[in-house]
Amino acid sequence: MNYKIIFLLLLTTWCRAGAPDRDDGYRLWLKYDLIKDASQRATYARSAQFIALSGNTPVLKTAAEELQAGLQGLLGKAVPIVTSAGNKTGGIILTTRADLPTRNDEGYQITGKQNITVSGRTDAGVLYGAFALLRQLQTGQPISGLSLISNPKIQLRMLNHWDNTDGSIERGYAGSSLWNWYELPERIDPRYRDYARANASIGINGTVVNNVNASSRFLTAEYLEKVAALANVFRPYGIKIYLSVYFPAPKTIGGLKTADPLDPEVNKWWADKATEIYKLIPDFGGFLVKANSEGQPGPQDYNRTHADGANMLAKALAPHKGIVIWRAFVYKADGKADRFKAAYEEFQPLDGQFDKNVIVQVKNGPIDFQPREPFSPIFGVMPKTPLGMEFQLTQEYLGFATHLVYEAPIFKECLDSDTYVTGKNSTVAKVIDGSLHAYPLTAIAGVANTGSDRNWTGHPLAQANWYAFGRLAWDHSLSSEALANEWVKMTLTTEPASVKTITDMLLKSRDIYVNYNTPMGLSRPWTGAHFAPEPWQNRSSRPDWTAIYYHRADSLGLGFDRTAKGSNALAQYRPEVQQQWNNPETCPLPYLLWFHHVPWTKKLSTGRTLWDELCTRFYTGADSVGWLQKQWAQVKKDVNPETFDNVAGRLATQQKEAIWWRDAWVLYLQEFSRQPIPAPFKKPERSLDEVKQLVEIYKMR
Ligand code: GCV
Repeated sequence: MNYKIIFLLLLTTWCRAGAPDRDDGYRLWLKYDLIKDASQRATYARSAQFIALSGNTPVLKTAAEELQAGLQGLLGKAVPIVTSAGNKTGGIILTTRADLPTRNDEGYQITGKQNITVSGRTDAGVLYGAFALLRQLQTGQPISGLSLISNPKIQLRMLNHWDNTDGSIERGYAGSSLWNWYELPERIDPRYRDYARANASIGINGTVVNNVNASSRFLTAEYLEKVAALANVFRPYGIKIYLSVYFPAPKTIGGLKTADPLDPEVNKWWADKATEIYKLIPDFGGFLVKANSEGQPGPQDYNRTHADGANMLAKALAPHKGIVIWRAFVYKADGKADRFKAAYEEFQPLDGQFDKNVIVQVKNGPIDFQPREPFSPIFGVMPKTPLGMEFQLTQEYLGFATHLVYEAPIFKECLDSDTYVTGKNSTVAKVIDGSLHAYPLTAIAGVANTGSDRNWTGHPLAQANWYAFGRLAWDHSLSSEALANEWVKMTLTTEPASVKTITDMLLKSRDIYVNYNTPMGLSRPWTGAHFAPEPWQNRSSRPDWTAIYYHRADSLGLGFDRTAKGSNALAQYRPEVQQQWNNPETCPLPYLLWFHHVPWTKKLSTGRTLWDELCTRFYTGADSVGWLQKQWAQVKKDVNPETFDNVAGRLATQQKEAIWWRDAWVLYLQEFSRQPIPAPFKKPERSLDEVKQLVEIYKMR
């Protein structure tokens, strides 16, 4: 071999040793790669010489095995599981203790002296503690001398999958469904277990496996067996399974003539169905229901109320300790009404009428998962009904899987909003965690962004949204920044400069997106793909499925007047909240067009007119995607090549599409404003007709 070849071989080996490992993103934040710093490894290893586990229940075994696998990877050495620590020190003891000073059953305590003790009142508490301990190592924190207690603030922390029997996912952008219904119950895809591991590691304890636009097929004996097989995989990870149900199932699969919730035969059908389910799945969680919403049937078809429908199902589940999660996402096809007000109008009068095992699940905003929405007014007006939160992780309105949008700031913005329901500091978070109204049940759900893509979420950085949701569901006081930082370290790199750069990208990404997509309180829940810009769309089967219904652009100005002069939706909020938003002079700019129809030439607090401010935001938003690209280029050396290229490609697409969004809005709105594009911004290179053509071509895909 000549010297040149030997040199090249050496160089390749050296480069590979220094470069991050190849990684396809499958391992999520549970990578457990060897900690690079040998002395750090040795310090950890001294406190992790064995894992002592006295119990033998499935969840405890999971805790020990997860800890063992994690330590093996991080420390590069086998850590034995023993049944008792005896006199030994330097190990980790996993134990349940009924008298633990945690606030609730799923909380954990980690203390460290000669041994590190991870304890919970229940097995699940120990499992969450084991993952928390691993997180300490993954993020470079100390593990000895620890003294920490952590409790979930919300009881039911769930994912909602909008997955169908044919493997498709409504609003899913990461491949097809994770659940192979045709293969179940016989074949158990190993991925089901990895799904459960990921969820348990962030504290998620429930999952609804099928779409809220539900098929009655899920309640047939054939499908219940499949669902039971999934439940068996999830159980050792402390995760309960729930089903979305089709309200008229007693008719469609039960052979009854009605689905009237007050009909005794219908009641019996559901009670029998519940018994059948619990025989197969003894720890079944309950039902999620979308009724009288977007064409889905419900109790109102029989002149009954949402409470009648929910309570009927609640009675069927109560003997088995199951719960009903009834969605408040409702609005009628009334062009004259304001969709913003619909859920409040239907649900507020029912406060206090729901059975004890019912939770009403409310989307964070009054419309539909828009890039920026004010909090739903319902959170401030139903003290006698447990209200659960519904966030969306899948990026229906957030650029699917090609745009980078870190969602923790969206979640936090809503959770930290003050409803003033019992005076100042009555945040949405305190409503849903039950601390304000002593709700007996508390819940939070995220519409999942997972799919069959190898990296689970399509966009590699969208994993951060799943992660942050779970962690916030556990503790809503955590900051977006802390969670981003944690996720980056566990998933992408621990190199400080790159951690900082990526964290910064994540934190700014939502505002960048809002700027080029829907600045200052514009919204765009019109019908169709929910992706292509189409502010001109004015025809649809219902008026509230057009674009013009929402932005209300005309020759005078832009925005939806929701003050007393307009739809008066603001009246649904407490006076203190109304005060913040009622006056266009003082309404914060991010919410301005949600509540006001503002003249094009109106001077805003920024010193610019509405038109100039809009243009500034559209243009700087689109330009900022270039900034994201530059930031990403800087972390190349510290991120594995596959993930790096994947994100770089998506950012390039995002850049192209951001300009597309900017051009569509600016050119369309200019027809009303009749104002020039302000300097230093340049007129779009294409015409409005050309953008419209582009959108038509997109829609043909
Ligand atoms: C599951 C929006 C989405 C629908 C979704 C609905 C809902 O309208 O576009 O796909 O249906 O919300 O949350 O029920």
